[in-house]
Amino acid sequence: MHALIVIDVQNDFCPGGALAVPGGDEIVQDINALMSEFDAVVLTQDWHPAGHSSFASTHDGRAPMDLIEMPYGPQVLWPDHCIQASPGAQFHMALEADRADLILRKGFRTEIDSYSAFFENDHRTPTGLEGYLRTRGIDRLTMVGLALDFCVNFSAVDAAKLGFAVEVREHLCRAIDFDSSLQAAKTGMQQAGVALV
Ligand code: VGL
Ligand code: ZN
Repeated sequence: MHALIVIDVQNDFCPGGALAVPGGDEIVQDINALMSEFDAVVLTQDWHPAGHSSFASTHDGRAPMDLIEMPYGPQVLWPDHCIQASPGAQFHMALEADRADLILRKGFRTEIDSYSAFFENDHRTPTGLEGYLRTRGIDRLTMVGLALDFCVNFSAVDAAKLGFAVEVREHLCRAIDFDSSLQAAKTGMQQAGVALV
């Protein structure tokens, strides 16, 4: 069984949003068109409480894109984004979200971020997605969405480590690409056995 995992296609990651990924809206129609080819469609939704620890505004004297040390390791600080129930946290309005079997929310704990759809940024706390996929008999994953160098990357690497066969459709992703994050992400995905197609 083969699932399509659509990562964080939300208003705040699209042009005009709080953490806009260049061209983030360009992939939406082609993602919709892909949905019917899969046994299951899962959407992820970045879903932060106000005052989340990944927001630069939460830390005195810090600016977006600063790197800080958290108890669970290094953390990039972001502009406030994807605040629970805000317009920016909603899916892009053209995304056919009603076709999802599951919507997996992540990043909802104040004290820890979650780039990956499988584990929070301590790389230990599960989101539950692995169990959902396995109990449905899903062993192959195709991933698309935003951002290629953060949430798609961490989700794909974790999935490959968990033993899923993982493919990332690069043309159906867009990247933030700061501080060579895109190149590092591609290398990391390839080393983990993710197929970049
Ligand atoms: C993401 C940064 C912060 C992503 C989410 O979806 O790639 N990036 N939160
Ligand atoms: Zn986030």
